[in-house]
Amino acid sequence: MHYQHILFSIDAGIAQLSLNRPAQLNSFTGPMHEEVQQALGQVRQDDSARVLLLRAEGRGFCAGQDLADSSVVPGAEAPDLGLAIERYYNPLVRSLRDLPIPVICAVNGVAAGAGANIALACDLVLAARSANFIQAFCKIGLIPDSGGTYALPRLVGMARAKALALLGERLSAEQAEQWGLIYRCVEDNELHDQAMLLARHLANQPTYGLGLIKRSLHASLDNSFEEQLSLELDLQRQAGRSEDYREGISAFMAKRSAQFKGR
Ligand code: T3D
Repeated sequence: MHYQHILFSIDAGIAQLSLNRPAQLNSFTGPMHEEVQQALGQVRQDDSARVLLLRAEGRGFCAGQDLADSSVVPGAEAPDLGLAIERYYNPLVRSLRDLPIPVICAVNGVAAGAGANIALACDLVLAARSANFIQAFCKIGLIPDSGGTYALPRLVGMARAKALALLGERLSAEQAEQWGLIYRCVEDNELHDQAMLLARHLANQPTYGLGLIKRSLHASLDNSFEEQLSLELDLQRQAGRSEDYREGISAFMAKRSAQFKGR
């Protein structure tokens, strides 16, 4: 499949999806959403993909909705932004969260509006030191979407979530790491290598088990202690039936490195 607004490949277990509208800071148009949805569908269907790396071309990561593409025409009837959320943004963050493989996000520059929250929907967020995160919605009369109001209080606590969402100020990558919003801030010239290092590592791990870890941690945010213990029981039972678990134990006993197949 040929893409116009993204770059996409699957190679050596690593699926890479790069947002590719650098002149508009990779802001989202309908056609770009369609391509991202299509690529994520390919990732879901291809068992050889054992990790997804989401990245972007140019100096920015993503400036959220392309405001020029929006159906807002001054003086015209008020648009129904719920349609774009329902058709594009909600399915996108759901897909990233529900993929049964780890999703790394490499934030190379500014991540604003939905662009910030799409990054936060990924499992491991690396950001270049010069990158920053902006909940830009409040500046144009909107609310943080793409799961922002869910993720922010859970990641950084309500006080900081409110400040980010109500003020829309730039949060540096370094501060984002200190606040626990992202996993790591790395030097600009190391972002690509560090992200690939992580991707190569994860592509050789017990993918099925990693998918179950993802599921259990997501569920823990809303479950009671007892519900979570019960979920752990179920998921550990499933993990114990995997080929990779057998291989992990065999390799440990034989004092060799494990060759995981991801199932
Ligand atoms: O509408 C719906 O469907 C509902 C869904 C909403 C989801 C959302 O994401 S709402 C939030 C939308 N995003 C924003 O409000 C952010 C707008 N952008 C900015 O505030 C700034 O551009 C940044 C802080 C992100 C970066 O600033 P800076 O100074 O580094 O760059 P710049 O000069 O402002 O932008 C560079 C170019 O990208 C520029 O184009 P030009 O003048 O060189 O031709 C600028 O117009 C373009 N650009 C940046 N953001 C967007 C954009 N073009 C279209 N849409 C954008 N969001």
